[in-house]
Amino acid sequence: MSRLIVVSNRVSAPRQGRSGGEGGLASAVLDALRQEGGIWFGWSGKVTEHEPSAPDIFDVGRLTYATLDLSERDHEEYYNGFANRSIWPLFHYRLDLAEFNRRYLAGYQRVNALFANKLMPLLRDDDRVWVHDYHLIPMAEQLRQHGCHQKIGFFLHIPWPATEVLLALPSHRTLVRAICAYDLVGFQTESDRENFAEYVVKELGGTDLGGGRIEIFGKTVKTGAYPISIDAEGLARMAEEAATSRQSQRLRESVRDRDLIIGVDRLDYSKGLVARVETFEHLLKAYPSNRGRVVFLQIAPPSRSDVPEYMQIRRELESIYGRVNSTYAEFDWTPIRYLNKGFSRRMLTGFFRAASIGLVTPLRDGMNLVAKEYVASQEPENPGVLVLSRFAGAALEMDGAVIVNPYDVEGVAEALQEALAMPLDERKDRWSRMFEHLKTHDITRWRRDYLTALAETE
Ligand code: ADQ
Repeated sequence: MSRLIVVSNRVSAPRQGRSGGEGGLASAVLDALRQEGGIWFGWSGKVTEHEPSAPDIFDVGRLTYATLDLSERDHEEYYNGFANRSIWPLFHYRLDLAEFNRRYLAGYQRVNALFANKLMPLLRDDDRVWVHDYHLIPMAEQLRQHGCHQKIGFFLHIPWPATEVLLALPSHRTLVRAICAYDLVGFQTESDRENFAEYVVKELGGTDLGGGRIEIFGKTVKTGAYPISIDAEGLARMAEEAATSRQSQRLRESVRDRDLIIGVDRLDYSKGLVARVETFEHLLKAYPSNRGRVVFLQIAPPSRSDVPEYMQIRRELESIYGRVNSTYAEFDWTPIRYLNKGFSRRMLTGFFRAASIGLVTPLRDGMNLVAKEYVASQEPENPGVLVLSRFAGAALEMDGAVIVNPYDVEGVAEALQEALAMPLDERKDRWSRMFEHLKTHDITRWRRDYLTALAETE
Protein backbone atom coordinates (compact mmCIF):
# COMPACT_ATOMS: atom_id res chain seq x y z
CA MET A 1 0.00 0.00 0.00
CA SER A 2 1.25 3.49 -0.80
CA ARG A 3 2.48 5.57 2.12
CA LEU A 4 0.61 8.53 3.52
CA ILE A 5 2.73 11.66 3.96
CA VAL A 6 1.08 14.08 6.36
CA VAL A 7 2.38 17.65 6.47
CA SER A 8 1.20 19.96 9.21
CA ASN A 9 2.65 23.04 10.85
CA ARG A 10 3.31 21.31 14.14
CA VAL A 11 4.31 17.69 14.61
CA SER A 12 3.45 16.05 17.93
CA ALA A 13 6.45 13.79 18.20
CA PRO A 14 6.76 11.68 21.38
CA ARG A 15 10.56 12.13 21.44
CA GLN A 16 10.10 15.88 21.69
CA GLY A 17 8.32 15.57 24.98
CA ARG A 18 4.74 15.77 23.75
CA SER A 19 2.08 13.23 24.47
CA GLY A 20 0.81 13.22 20.89
CA GLY A 21 -2.77 13.62 22.03
CA GLU A 22 -3.33 17.29 22.72
CA GLY A 23 -5.03 19.08 19.86
CA GLY A 24 -7.83 18.03 17.55
CA LEU A 25 -5.58 18.04 14.51
CA ALA A 26 -2.85 16.08 16.32
CA SER A 27 -5.07 13.20 17.34
CA ALA A 28 -6.81 13.01 13.97
CA VAL A 29 -3.49 12.93 12.13
CA LEU A 30 -1.91 10.38 14.44
CA ASP A 31 -4.87 8.09 14.03
CA ALA A 32 -4.65 8.35 10.22
CA LEU A 33 -0.92 7.65 10.21
CA ARG A 34 -1.14 4.69 12.57
CA GLN A 35 -3.69 3.10 10.24
CA GLU A 36 -1.99 3.89 6.96
CA GLY A 37 1.73 4.02 7.88
CA GLY A 38 3.89 6.86 6.58
CA ILE A 39 5.64 10.09 7.45
CA TRP A 40 4.52 13.03 9.59
CA PHE A 41 6.45 16.07 8.45
CA GLY A 42 6.44 19.57 9.95
CA TRP A 43 7.81 21.96 12.54
CA SER A 44 9.37 20.47 15.67
CA GLY A 45 8.06 23.29 17.85
CA LYS A 46 11.65 24.47 18.48
CA VAL A 47 12.93 27.89 17.55
CA THR A 48 16.65 28.25 16.78
CA GLU A 49 18.89 31.15 15.88
CA HIS A 50 19.59 29.95 12.34
CA GLU A 51 17.71 28.14 9.62
CA PRO A 52 18.01 24.34 10.04
CA SER A 53 19.94 22.37 7.42
CA ALA A 54 18.10 19.03 7.54
CA PRO A 55 15.04 17.50 9.20
CA ASP A 56 15.38 15.37 12.28
CA ILE A 57 14.10 11.93 11.22
CA PHE A 58 13.16 8.99 13.44
CA ASP A 59 10.75 6.05 13.46
CA VAL A 60 8.15 4.97 15.98
CA GLY A 61 6.53 1.73 14.78
CA ARG A 62 5.16 2.16 11.22
CA LEU A 63 5.39 5.89 11.55
CA THR A 64 8.31 8.12 10.61
CA TYR A 65 8.58 11.56 12.15
CA ALA A 66 10.48 14.20 10.18
CA THR A 67 10.71 17.55 11.93
CA LEU A 68 12.38 20.86 11.22
CA ASP A 69 13.22 23.63 13.65
CA LEU A 70 12.29 27.19 12.69
CA SER A 71 14.63 30.17 12.80
CA GLU A 72 13.58 33.08 15.02
CA ARG A 73 12.80 35.18 11.97
CA ASP A 74 10.69 32.46 10.31
CA HIS A 75 8.82 31.83 13.54
CA GLU A 76 8.05 35.51 13.87
CA GLU A 77 7.00 36.17 10.26
CA TYR A 78 5.47 32.88 9.15
CA TYR A 79 3.92 31.54 12.36
CA ASN A 80 3.19 34.48 14.65
CA GLY A 81 2.86 36.78 11.66
CA PHE A 82 1.06 35.64 8.52
CA ALA A 83 -0.54 32.48 9.95
CA ASN A 84 -1.69 33.80 13.31
CA ARG A 85 -2.01 37.57 12.84
CA SER A 86 -3.25 37.68 9.23
CA ILE A 87 -5.06 34.48 8.25
CA TRP A 88 -6.37 33.26 11.61
CA PRO A 89 -8.21 36.46 12.61
CA LEU A 90 -9.44 37.13 9.06
CA PHE A 91 -10.78 33.60 8.52
CA HIS A 92 -12.54 33.88 11.90
CA TYR A 93 -14.20 37.15 10.82
CA ARG A 94 -12.04 39.31 13.11
CA LEU A 95 -11.02 41.95 10.59
CA ASP A 96 -10.45 44.31 13.50
CA LEU A 97 -7.61 42.08 14.76
CA ALA A 98 -6.04 41.17 11.43
CA GLU A 99 -2.69 42.69 10.53
CA PHE A 100 -1.35 42.55 6.99
CA ASN A 101 2.13 43.33 5.75
CA ARG A 102 4.48 42.09 3.05
CA ARG A 103 7.12 40.95 5.52
CA TYR A 104 4.68 38.42 6.99
CA LEU A 105 3.67 37.22 3.53
CA ALA A 106 7.31 36.83 2.47
CA GLY A 107 8.03 34.80 5.63
CA TYR A 108 5.02 32.60 4.92
CA GLN A 109 6.17 31.91 1.36
CA ARG A 110 9.75 31.33 2.53
CA VAL A 111 8.81 28.70 5.13
CA ASN A 112 6.48 26.91 2.70
CA ALA A 113 9.32 26.81 0.16
CA LEU A 114 11.70 25.52 2.85
CA PHE A 115 9.27 22.76 3.89
CA ALA A 116 8.75 21.70 0.27
CA ASN A 117 12.48 21.67 -0.38
CA LYS A 118 13.16 19.47 2.67
CA LEU A 119 10.22 17.15 2.04
CA MET A 120 10.98 16.42 -1.65
CA PRO A 121 13.94 14.05 -1.05
CA LEU A 122 11.82 11.97 1.35
CA LEU A 123 9.04 11.25 -1.17
CA ARG A 124 8.58 7.97 -3.06
CA ASP A 125 6.78 7.61 -6.38
CA ASP A 126 3.53 6.16 -5.09
CA ASP A 127 3.21 8.29 -1.92
CA ARG A 128 0.11 10.36 -1.24
CA VAL A 129 0.72 13.76 0.35
CA TRP A 130 -1.88 15.25 2.70
CA VAL A 131 -1.22 18.84 3.78
CA HIS A 132 -3.10 20.30 6.74
CA ASP A 133 -4.33 23.74 7.57
CA TYR A 134 -3.87 27.40 6.90
CA HIS A 135 -0.16 27.58 7.72
CA LEU A 136 0.73 25.55 4.64
CA ILE A 137 -1.56 26.62 1.82
CA PRO A 138 1.33 27.22 -0.67
CA MET A 139 2.93 23.77 -0.08
CA ALA A 140 1.47 22.10 -3.19
CA GLU A 141 2.53 24.95 -5.47
CA GLN A 142 6.05 24.76 -4.04
CA LEU A 143 6.19 20.96 -4.29
CA ARG A 144 5.02 21.06 -7.92
CA GLN A 145 7.79 23.55 -8.70
CA HIS A 146 10.23 20.94 -7.40
CA GLY A 147 8.73 18.39 -9.82
CA CYS A 148 6.45 16.58 -7.37
CA HIS A 149 3.99 14.49 -9.43
CA GLN A 150 2.32 12.64 -6.56
CA LYS A 151 -1.25 13.36 -5.53
CA ILE A 152 -1.44 16.24 -3.06
CA GLY A 153 -4.49 16.92 -0.95
CA PHE A 154 -5.25 19.79 1.43
CA PHE A 155 -7.60 19.98 4.39
CA LEU A 156 -8.56 23.29 5.98
CA HIS A 157 -9.38 22.93 9.69
CA ILE A 158 -10.68 26.49 10.09
CA PRO A 159 -13.60 28.22 8.34
CA TRP A 160 -13.28 29.55 4.78
CA PRO A 161 -14.72 33.07 5.03
CA ALA A 162 -17.33 34.77 2.88
CA THR A 163 -15.87 36.46 -0.20
CA GLU A 164 -16.44 40.00 1.12
CA VAL A 165 -14.29 39.17 4.14
CA LEU A 166 -11.55 37.39 2.19
CA LEU A 167 -11.20 40.40 -0.11
CA ALA A 168 -9.68 42.34 2.79
CA LEU A 169 -6.56 40.16 2.55
CA PRO A 170 -4.19 42.02 0.21
CA SER A 171 -2.78 38.71 -1.07
CA HIS A 172 -6.12 36.94 -1.56
CA ARG A 173 -5.41 36.10 -5.20
CA THR A 174 -1.96 34.70 -4.44
CA LEU A 175 -3.41 32.54 -1.70
CA VAL A 176 -6.27 31.16 -3.77
CA ARG A 177 -4.03 30.55 -6.77
CA ALA A 178 -1.80 28.51 -4.44
CA ILE A 179 -4.66 26.45 -3.07
CA CYS A 180 -5.73 25.58 -6.60
CA ALA A 181 -2.48 23.61 -7.06
CA TYR A 182 -3.92 20.82 -4.89
CA ASP A 183 -5.75 17.84 -6.37
CA LEU A 184 -8.35 17.89 -3.61
CA VAL A 185 -9.26 20.76 -1.27
CA GLY A 186 -11.25 19.62 1.76
CA PHE A 187 -13.34 21.87 4.02
CA GLN A 188 -15.11 21.25 7.32
CA THR A 189 -18.58 22.13 6.04
CA GLU A 190 -20.48 22.57 2.82
CA SER A 191 -20.90 26.26 3.58
CA ASP A 192 -17.10 26.73 3.75
CA ARG A 193 -16.82 24.93 0.44
CA GLU A 194 -19.50 27.12 -1.11
CA ASN A 195 -17.71 30.28 0.07
CA PHE A 196 -14.56 29.07 -1.64
CA ALA A 197 -16.35 28.14 -4.86
CA GLU A 198 -18.10 31.49 -4.90
CA TYR A 199 -14.79 33.35 -4.63
CA VAL A 200 -13.20 31.32 -7.45
CA VAL A 201 -16.19 31.88 -9.74
CA LYS A 202 -16.81 35.57 -8.94
CA GLU A 203 -13.30 36.88 -8.47
CA LEU A 204 -11.21 34.66 -10.72
CA GLY A 205 -13.72 33.76 -13.43
CA GLY A 206 -13.63 30.03 -12.65
CA THR A 207 -16.45 27.66 -13.63
CA ASP A 208 -18.34 25.56 -11.12
CA LEU A 209 -18.72 22.20 -12.89
CA GLY A 210 -20.89 20.73 -10.13
CA GLY A 211 -20.09 17.73 -7.93
CA GLY A 212 -17.44 19.81 -6.13
CA ARG A 213 -15.33 20.28 -9.28
CA ILE A 214 -14.19 23.78 -10.19
CA GLU A 215 -12.41 24.68 -13.40
CA ILE A 216 -9.76 27.37 -12.98
CA PHE A 217 -6.27 28.18 -14.32
CA GLY A 218 -6.72 25.58 -17.07
CA LYS A 219 -7.28 22.69 -14.67
CA THR A 220 -9.98 21.13 -12.53
CA VAL A 221 -9.75 21.40 -8.74
CA LYS A 222 -11.83 18.96 -6.75
CA THR A 223 -13.38 20.31 -3.54
CA GLY A 224 -15.48 18.67 -0.84
CA ALA A 225 -16.80 18.94 2.72
CA TYR A 226 -15.34 16.42 5.18
CA PRO A 227 -16.48 17.24 8.72
CA ILE A 228 -13.73 16.18 11.11
CA SER A 229 -14.79 14.05 14.04
CA ILE A 230 -13.68 11.94 17.00
CA ASP A 231 -13.37 8.27 17.95
CA ALA A 232 -16.84 8.40 19.51
CA GLU A 233 -17.05 4.85 20.84
CA GLY A 234 -13.47 4.89 22.11
CA LEU A 235 -14.11 8.17 23.95
CA ALA A 236 -17.37 6.84 25.39
CA ARG A 237 -15.51 3.86 26.89
CA MET A 238 -12.79 6.17 28.16
CA ALA A 239 -15.36 8.44 29.83
CA GLU A 240 -17.04 5.50 31.54
CA GLU A 241 -13.72 4.41 33.03
CA ALA A 242 -12.65 7.95 33.83
CA ALA A 243 -15.84 8.56 35.81
CA THR A 244 -14.47 6.32 38.57
CA SER A 245 -11.02 7.98 38.58
CA ARG A 246 -9.84 9.85 41.67
CA GLN A 247 -9.89 13.21 39.87
CA SER A 248 -13.47 12.83 38.59
CA GLN A 249 -14.62 11.74 42.03
CA ARG A 250 -12.92 14.76 43.57
CA LEU A 251 -14.57 17.05 41.04
CA ARG A 252 -18.01 15.56 41.76
CA GLU A 253 -17.48 15.80 45.51
CA SER A 254 -16.45 19.44 45.24
CA VAL A 255 -19.52 20.31 43.12
CA ARG A 256 -21.82 18.29 45.40
CA ASP A 257 -25.48 18.47 44.35
CA ARG A 258 -24.98 21.60 42.28
CA ASP A 259 -25.10 21.69 38.47
CA LEU A 260 -21.76 21.87 36.73
CA ILE A 261 -21.44 23.85 33.49
CA ILE A 262 -18.19 23.10 31.66
CA GLY A 263 -16.24 24.96 28.96
CA VAL A 264 -12.99 23.59 27.52
CA ASP A 265 -11.13 25.63 24.92
CA ARG A 266 -7.73 26.85 23.87
CA LEU A 267 -7.46 30.40 25.16
CA ASP A 268 -8.37 32.09 21.88
CA TYR A 269 -10.53 35.11 21.04
CA SER A 270 -12.44 33.02 18.46
CA LYS A 271 -13.84 30.80 21.20
CA GLY A 272 -16.13 33.51 22.59
CA LEU A 273 -14.82 33.25 26.16
CA VAL A 274 -15.62 36.83 27.13
CA ALA A 275 -19.24 36.69 25.91
CA ARG A 276 -19.53 33.28 27.58
CA VAL A 277 -18.62 34.56 31.03
CA GLU A 278 -20.96 37.51 30.52
CA THR A 279 -23.67 34.97 29.76
CA PHE A 280 -22.94 33.13 32.97
CA GLU A 281 -22.99 36.41 34.85
CA HIS A 282 -26.38 37.16 33.32
CA LEU A 283 -27.63 33.72 34.37
CA LEU A 284 -26.84 34.59 37.98
CA LYS A 285 -28.29 38.08 37.70
CA ALA A 286 -31.51 37.36 35.80
CA TYR A 287 -32.26 34.00 37.44
CA PRO A 288 -31.17 34.43 41.07
CA SER A 289 -32.21 30.90 42.03
CA ASN A 290 -29.00 29.77 40.33
CA ARG A 291 -26.87 31.54 42.93
CA GLY A 292 -25.22 28.90 45.07
CA ARG A 293 -26.70 26.23 42.75
CA VAL A 294 -24.47 26.22 39.66
CA VAL A 295 -20.73 26.11 39.15
CA PHE A 296 -19.04 27.15 35.91
CA LEU A 297 -15.75 25.38 35.22
CA GLN A 298 -13.77 26.97 32.40
CA ILE A 299 -10.61 25.14 31.34
CA ALA A 300 -8.56 27.27 28.94
CA PRO A 301 -4.85 26.56 28.49
CA PRO A 302 -2.94 29.49 26.96
CA SER A 303 -2.00 29.25 23.30
CA ARG A 304 0.08 31.46 20.97
CA SER A 305 1.15 33.37 24.06
CA ASP A 306 3.65 35.59 22.24
CA VAL A 307 0.98 37.08 19.95
CA PRO A 308 -0.22 40.36 21.55
CA GLU A 309 -3.95 39.73 20.93
CA TYR A 310 -3.67 36.52 22.98
CA MET A 311 -1.98 38.31 25.91
CA GLN A 312 -4.78 40.85 25.77
CA ILE A 313 -7.63 38.33 25.87
CA ARG A 314 -5.96 36.53 28.76
CA ARG A 315 -5.77 39.73 30.82
CA GLU A 316 -9.34 40.64 29.93
CA LEU A 317 -10.66 37.24 31.01
CA GLU A 318 -8.79 37.26 34.31
CA SER A 319 -10.35 40.58 35.15
CA ILE A 320 -13.92 39.48 34.28
CA TYR A 321 -13.67 36.18 36.13
CA GLY A 322 -12.37 38.07 39.15
CA ARG A 323 -15.22 40.57 38.95
CA VAL A 324 -17.97 37.94 38.71
CA ASN A 325 -16.52 35.86 41.52
CA SER A 326 -16.10 38.83 43.80
CA THR A 327 -19.67 40.00 43.09
CA TYR A 328 -21.42 36.68 43.64
CA ALA A 329 -19.22 34.31 45.68
CA GLU A 330 -20.38 33.15 49.11
CA PHE A 331 -18.27 31.72 51.91
CA ASP A 332 -19.20 28.18 50.73
CA TRP A 333 -19.60 28.71 46.94
CA THR A 334 -17.41 30.15 44.20
CA PRO A 335 -19.35 30.56 40.93
CA ILE A 336 -16.45 30.32 38.46
CA ARG A 337 -13.46 28.02 38.49
CA TYR A 338 -10.97 29.10 35.87
CA LEU A 339 -8.12 26.73 35.07
CA ASN A 340 -5.36 27.93 32.83
CA LYS A 341 -3.88 24.53 32.01
CA GLY A 342 -4.27 21.41 29.89
CA PHE A 343 -5.51 18.00 31.04
CA SER A 344 -5.16 14.51 29.62
CA ARG A 345 -7.91 13.43 27.26
CA ARG A 346 -8.95 10.77 29.78
CA MET A 347 -9.35 13.28 32.57
CA LEU A 348 -11.32 15.64 30.33
CA THR A 349 -13.82 12.91 29.40
CA GLY A 350 -14.41 12.29 33.12
CA PHE A 351 -14.97 16.03 33.67
CA PHE A 352 -17.36 16.20 30.68
CA ARG A 353 -19.36 13.32 32.15
CA ALA A 354 -19.67 15.10 35.49
CA ALA A 355 -21.10 18.24 33.84
CA SER A 356 -24.84 18.84 33.37
CA ILE A 357 -24.10 21.27 30.56
CA GLY A 358 -21.36 21.47 27.93
CA LEU A 359 -21.14 25.15 26.99
CA VAL A 360 -19.50 25.54 23.57
CA THR A 361 -20.00 29.07 22.28
CA PRO A 362 -17.30 30.06 19.76
CA LEU A 363 -17.93 33.21 17.74
CA ARG A 364 -16.62 31.25 14.75
CA ASP A 365 -15.10 27.76 14.61
CA GLY A 366 -14.21 25.40 11.77
CA MET A 367 -15.72 22.40 13.54
CA ASN A 368 -15.12 22.33 17.33
CA LEU A 369 -14.26 18.88 18.56
CA VAL A 370 -15.01 19.71 22.20
CA ALA A 371 -18.73 19.72 21.31
CA LYS A 372 -18.44 16.18 19.95
CA GLU A 373 -16.22 15.01 22.84
CA TYR A 374 -18.75 16.31 25.37
CA VAL A 375 -21.55 14.30 23.72
CA ALA A 376 -19.47 11.11 23.48
CA SER A 377 -18.55 11.36 27.18
CA GLN A 378 -22.11 11.43 28.54
CA GLU A 379 -23.72 8.77 30.67
CA PRO A 380 -26.48 7.24 28.45
CA GLU A 381 -28.97 6.95 31.31
CA ASN A 382 -28.44 10.51 32.53
CA PRO A 383 -26.86 12.63 29.78
CA GLY A 384 -26.09 16.31 30.03
CA VAL A 385 -27.14 18.98 27.53
CA LEU A 386 -24.89 20.45 24.86
CA VAL A 387 -25.39 24.21 24.41
CA LEU A 388 -23.72 25.01 21.11
CA SER A 389 -22.99 28.10 19.02
CA ARG A 390 -24.57 28.21 15.59
CA PHE A 391 -21.22 29.51 14.32
CA ALA A 392 -19.36 26.26 15.00
CA GLY A 393 -19.17 23.79 12.11
CA ALA A 394 -20.38 21.14 14.58
CA ALA A 395 -23.79 22.86 14.79
CA LEU A 396 -24.66 21.48 11.34
CA GLU A 397 -24.35 17.92 12.67
CA MET A 398 -25.28 18.11 16.37
CA ASP A 399 -29.02 18.49 15.90
CA GLY A 400 -29.80 17.44 19.48
CA ALA A 401 -27.90 20.41 20.90
CA VAL A 402 -29.52 23.61 22.12
CA ILE A 403 -28.28 25.90 19.36
CA VAL A 404 -27.53 29.49 20.40
CA ASN A 405 -26.23 32.76 19.03
CA PRO A 406 -23.12 33.51 21.16
CA TYR A 407 -23.42 37.26 20.57
CA ASP A 408 -26.82 37.26 22.27
CA VAL A 409 -25.79 37.18 25.93
CA GLU A 410 -29.34 37.28 27.31
CA GLY A 411 -30.54 34.68 24.79
CA VAL A 412 -27.79 32.23 25.73
CA ALA A 413 -28.49 32.75 29.45
CA GLU A 414 -32.14 31.93 28.74
CA ALA A 415 -31.09 28.80 26.82
CA LEU A 416 -28.89 27.78 29.77
CA GLN A 417 -31.81 28.22 32.12
CA GLU A 418 -33.93 25.94 29.90
CA ALA A 419 -31.12 23.39 29.62
CA LEU A 420 -30.72 23.30 33.43
CA ALA A 421 -34.42 22.46 33.76
CA MET A 422 -34.64 20.02 30.85
CA PRO A 423 -36.48 16.77 31.73
CA LEU A 424 -34.57 13.48 31.56
CA ASP A 425 -36.61 12.10 28.62
CA GLU A 426 -35.79 15.07 26.45
CA ARG A 427 -32.13 14.98 27.44
CA LYS A 428 -31.92 11.30 26.52
CA ASP A 429 -33.70 11.82 23.24
CA ARG A 430 -31.46 14.72 22.19
CA TRP A 431 -28.30 12.94 23.32
CA SER A 432 -29.01 9.63 21.60
CA ARG A 433 -29.66 11.38 18.27
CA MET A 434 -26.25 13.02 18.49
CA PHE A 435 -24.38 9.96 19.73
CA GLU A 436 -25.86 7.71 17.01
CA HIS A 437 -24.69 10.24 14.43
CA LEU A 438 -21.19 10.38 15.95
CA LYS A 439 -20.86 6.59 15.97
CA THR A 440 -21.21 6.48 12.19
CA HIS A 441 -19.60 9.84 11.43
CA ASP A 442 -16.39 9.27 13.39
CA ILE A 443 -12.74 10.07 12.82
CA THR A 444 -12.20 6.90 10.77
CA ARG A 445 -14.94 7.89 8.39
CA TRP A 446 -13.48 11.39 8.04
CA ARG A 447 -10.09 9.96 7.06
CA ARG A 448 -11.53 7.30 4.73
CA ASP A 449 -13.88 9.69 2.94
CA TYR A 450 -11.09 12.19 2.40
CA LEU A 451 -8.45 9.70 1.24
CA THR A 452 -10.92 7.88 -1.01
CA ALA A 453 -11.83 11.17 -2.68
CA LEU A 454 -8.14 12.00 -3.09
CA ALA A 455 -7.50 8.61 -4.68
CA GLU A 456 -10.37 9.24 -7.11
CA THR A 457 -8.99 12.55 -8.40
CA GLU A 458 -7.59 12.36 -11.94
P1 ADQ B 1 -9.03 24.02 17.90
O1 ADQ B 1 -9.28 25.47 17.64
O2 ADQ B 1 -7.89 23.73 18.78
O3 ADQ B 1 -8.88 23.19 16.55
P2 ADQ B 1 -11.14 22.09 18.82
O4 ADQ B 1 -11.77 21.49 17.62
O5 ADQ B 1 -12.11 22.28 19.92
O6 ADQ B 1 -10.43 23.48 18.55
O7 ADQ B 1 -10.02 21.09 19.29
C1 ADQ B 1 -9.38 21.29 20.50
C2 ADQ B 1 -8.85 19.95 21.02
O8 ADQ B 1 -7.96 20.24 22.09
C3 ADQ B 1 -9.97 19.07 21.54
O9 ADQ B 1 -9.68 17.74 21.22
C4 ADQ B 1 -9.89 19.31 23.05
O10 ADQ B 1 -10.29 18.21 23.84
C5 ADQ B 1 -8.43 19.62 23.26
N1 ADQ B 1 -8.29 20.53 24.39
C6 ADQ B 1 -8.82 21.75 24.52
N2 ADQ B 1 -8.52 22.26 25.74
C7 ADQ B 1 -7.81 21.33 26.38
C8 ADQ B 1 -7.23 21.22 27.68
N3 ADQ B 1 -7.34 22.20 28.58
N4 ADQ B 1 -6.57 20.11 27.98
C9 ADQ B 1 -6.47 19.11 27.08
N5 ADQ B 1 -6.99 19.14 25.87
C10 ADQ B 1 -7.67 20.23 25.52
C11 ADQ B 1 -8.86 23.50 15.15
C12 ADQ B 1 -10.06 24.30 14.63
C13 ADQ B 1 -11.37 23.59 15.00
C14 ADQ B 1 -11.34 22.16 14.46
C15 ADQ B 1 -10.05 21.45 14.87
C16 ADQ B 1 -9.91 20.10 14.19
O11 ADQ B 1 -10.05 25.62 15.14
O12 ADQ B 1 -12.49 24.28 14.46
O13 ADQ B 1 -12.44 21.44 15.00
O14 ADQ B 1 -8.91 22.22 14.52
O15 ADQ B 1 -10.06 20.22 12.81
